[in-house]
Amino acid sequence: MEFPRGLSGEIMPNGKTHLRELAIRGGEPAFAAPLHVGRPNIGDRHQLLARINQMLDRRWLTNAGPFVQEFEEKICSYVGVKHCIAMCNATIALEIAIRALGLKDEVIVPSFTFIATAHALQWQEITPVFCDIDPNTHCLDVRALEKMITPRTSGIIGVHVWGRACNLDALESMARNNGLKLLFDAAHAFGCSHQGKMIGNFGEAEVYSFHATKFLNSFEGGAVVTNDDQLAAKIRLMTNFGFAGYDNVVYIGTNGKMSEASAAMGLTGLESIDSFISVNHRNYKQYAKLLSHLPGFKMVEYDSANRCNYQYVVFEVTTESPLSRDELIEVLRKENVLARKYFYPGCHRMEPYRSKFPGAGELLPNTERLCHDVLVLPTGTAVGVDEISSVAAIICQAIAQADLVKQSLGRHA
Ligand code: T4K
Repeated sequence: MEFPRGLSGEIMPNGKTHLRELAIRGGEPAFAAPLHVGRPNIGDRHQLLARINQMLDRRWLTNAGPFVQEFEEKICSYVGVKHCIAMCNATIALEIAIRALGLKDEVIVPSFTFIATAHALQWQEITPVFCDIDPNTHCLDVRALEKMITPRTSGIIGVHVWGRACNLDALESMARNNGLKLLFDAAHAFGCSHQGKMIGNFGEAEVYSFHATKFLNSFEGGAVVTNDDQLAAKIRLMTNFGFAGYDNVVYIGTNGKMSEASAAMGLTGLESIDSFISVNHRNYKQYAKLLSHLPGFKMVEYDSANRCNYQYVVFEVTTESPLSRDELIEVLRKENVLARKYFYPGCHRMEPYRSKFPGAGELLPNTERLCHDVLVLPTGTAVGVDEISSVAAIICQAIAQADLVKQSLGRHA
């Protein structure tokens, strides 16, 4: 079998390839330090430090300061959306958007998402009703969704998983026909588009995450974007305790404000966004070249007709693979490659939802399968081509030696 460049083996004098022993078989780990999924992209640090100095000089640290305002303006022009309200993280942004939209009783959401999507509802005593996903898009399955609408349903939260758009036309018409509010969790989808329109312009509002692990980060951060003037005004008030001016509170609100230091990081990252995307794309293509041929390795693809951030490198490891997703995760961990299994085990199998809806899994066959198949590999600007070659080589070698690997795993179990 052919091994990719950067294989952790060596060529012997007789011309044969001597394979390094996999760490699971007792060899040295391929990486001395952990290789993470989600190492932050850092833009021009001199620009960042200059901004931090400016912030300190003007002693304006938070409360809609000049960097936050500039960040919001730049997001609006990048996305082509009317309003951006920057916040301290996407979870609070979801909570505020949910409250501002008046969602109540039941809201339909995928279970195949980060737990924050469900918690943002439950935190406000709104029941997340978990809907299955389309196995091709990993986003809400609109046919399954239709059957879940009841008189108690007040809205839908779609999640653009991996930055790939939900079935937007179908969701928008379903929401309209049933009088439901439509909100999108676009935590993965900053910089992505759908049919020529940037994600951020759909539904009543959309929510981005700028957490450290997102390809554009503001340390911690998030934002609600919307084209609805009234909704934007309400969300802005709610983000700042409901204050409409000194000594004048007009709504129940919370503290969702983004700090100036976060906005400084976000602005600096925005200046490097094209290079972040091109590194992600390069990494994505390299993984595709080295691993897509493996049996049972189905790579999540991005439609080149759309703008994509290529933030996630995701494979579905199906039953045709000689090693399961979990076996590969174990092999990789032993090599210090901390691959992830987002969004295992699915929100419906985490508390409090597991206890509240013990039978939910029966209605979520695609979610259950994907939670067992999805393998997320390290990428981003902290991951170079040689590291990707080594990760791919480990996987190829493990697959080629699947029986031996299984034996070793049995011994470790
Ligand atoms: N909706 C969706 C669909 C989301 O995916 C998320 C967040 C949200 C809503 C909520 O957004 P925020 O409220 O967070 O803005 C991570 C992130 O913490 C989380 O933001 C993200 N989604 C989720 C998909 O992944 P964890 O618990 O899996 O990973 P974490 O934070 O431990 O970091 C992953 C790896 O990155 C670690 O192995 C170490 C590395 N890392 C992490 C940090 C923070 C670094 O190298 N440096 C760092 O500074 O959740």
